Amino acid sequence: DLTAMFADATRLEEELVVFYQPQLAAGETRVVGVEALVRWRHPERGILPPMDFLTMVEDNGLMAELSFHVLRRAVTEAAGWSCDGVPLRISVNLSTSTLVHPDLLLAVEDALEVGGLVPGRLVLEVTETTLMSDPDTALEITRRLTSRGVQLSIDDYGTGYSSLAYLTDLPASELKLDRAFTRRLLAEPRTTAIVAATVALSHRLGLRVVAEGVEDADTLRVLARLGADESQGFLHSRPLPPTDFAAWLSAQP
Ligand code: G
Ligand code: G
Ligand code: MN
Ligand code: NA
Repeated sequence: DLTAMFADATRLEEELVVFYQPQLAAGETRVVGVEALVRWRHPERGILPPMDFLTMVEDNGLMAELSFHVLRRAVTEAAGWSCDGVPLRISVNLSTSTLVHPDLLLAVEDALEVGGLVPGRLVLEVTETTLMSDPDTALEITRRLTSRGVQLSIDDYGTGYSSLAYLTDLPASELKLDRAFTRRLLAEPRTTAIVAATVALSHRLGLRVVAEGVEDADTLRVLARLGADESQGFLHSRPLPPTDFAAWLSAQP
């Protein structure tokens, strides 16, 4: 079923869709970016989250194809979005197999051209685990990408076993603090200390910090006080289809 969908360009366009979740400047109502999150609009089973099909995509060797489709689609759909006249950044997730794919740079160039996007507005999210699985290769590839002008984000930071010091060689401009920290922030003083230290070190290294999984206003207040730059989570909005996201965006104060 999955391989049949990938083999049919029309089905791919109709079924492999992208949802968008906003990122806001911490403590403000200003929207600064969107994360593109893939969904399978299954003809019988409805909208499926990545958890239900990404492993199958990977096992069938179709991950790069999925990523290139999402990249192109997200850049095309989101290129026109702005807040207070400032165009939004567009963040796209890259798996390990996509990061090392020989056609990645070409796919990025193609998406930028098709969408008419300034390279600096595209953010490629790569997890800490992917970056650390082969650090030398990751360094080489991410340097090539960022020299083209796109941004690198370290996703799910804190779930792997790397030290931030080890990640400093990477040409990243953003760090996404894993939602495990966000979730525990109000209940655990130790987590407050870890987040405060991570934010401080990130800033010294020139990285902006995006907190993931922000679900309540109290947590957001603490994150802003600790210096997190931006927040993403259900508090602001769930991931939405493009038309719903555009409506949400225009309804922002
Ligand atoms: O979308 P959800 O909201 O359920 O996302 C679950 C996971 O799937 C996240 O860890 C996210 O990074 C991953 N994911 C979502 N979209 C993509 C995509 O386009 N490519 C890759 N490689 N992972 C994605
Ligand atoms: O790539 P990444 O793992 O960061 O993908 C973001 C994931 O987090 C998606 O699965 C998205 O649906 C989910 N998510 C986004 N906001 C929230 C939130 O506020 N709470 C929780 N529990 N999950 C969230
Ligand atoms: Mn992500
Ligand atoms: Na993440």
